[in-house]
Amino acid sequence: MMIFDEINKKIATGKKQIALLIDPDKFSSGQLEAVHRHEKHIDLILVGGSFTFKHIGDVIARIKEKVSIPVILFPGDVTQLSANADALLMLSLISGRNPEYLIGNHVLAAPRIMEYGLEPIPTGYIVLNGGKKTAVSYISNTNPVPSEQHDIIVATALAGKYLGLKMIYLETGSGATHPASPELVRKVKSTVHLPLIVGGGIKTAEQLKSLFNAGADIAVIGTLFENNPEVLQDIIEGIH
Ligand code: 1GP
Repeated sequence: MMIFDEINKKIATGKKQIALLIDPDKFSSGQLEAVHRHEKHIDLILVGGSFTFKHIGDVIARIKEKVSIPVILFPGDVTQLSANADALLMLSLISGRNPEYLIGNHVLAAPRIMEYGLEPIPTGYIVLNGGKKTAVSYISNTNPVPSEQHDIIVATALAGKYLGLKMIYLETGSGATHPASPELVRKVKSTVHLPLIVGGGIKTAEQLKSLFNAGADIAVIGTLFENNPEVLQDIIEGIH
């Protein structure tokens, strides 16, 4: 089954999904062991970052040796493509106004995506101001939308839907002080009705629960898991 179909199947049954974000440069054997131990509670693994030194394909190969969770590329740019992944978030940075992140990188990536047989999942990527300047804003040379501008954010997500994008990702940036508010998540979900990913700054099971209750379908945890892979245990216990 295609990965996007699997995601939708879980959404249809009301199953909330946890995605771990692995930054290739910070990937550790501790992370791998923790994912392995909690494999049945993790739905997706995203691999990528705004900027990386390490080859993404090597990291994915190591992950795949150990676990069978779908691995999805979350590419910061065209250098972060690999045939080892199962799918690719085909990100349009629709909160920004930089054509390189709306179409430029996509043109460069298209031949590789076809060659590698990757499943592209067209995703509207909306970067919100999460309390501090993040790598994604700097590298993409785009301004985040002020988090309190709910109407603009909802309209941006809606425009993404009307352009044919299949998922919306509400992002406050890796290491953000806080994720999108549950109130905003509720507004976006209830207006746009697309699979909704929320990430950036998630630190507790309580936050996860309130994002899920507000309508997030997938929550992404990166920094927390990177700093302490053992935290997965608490998170999983906390939400079950
Ligand atoms: C960043 O949404 C992800 O792209 C995860 O953010 O690292 O803050 O968990 P954190």
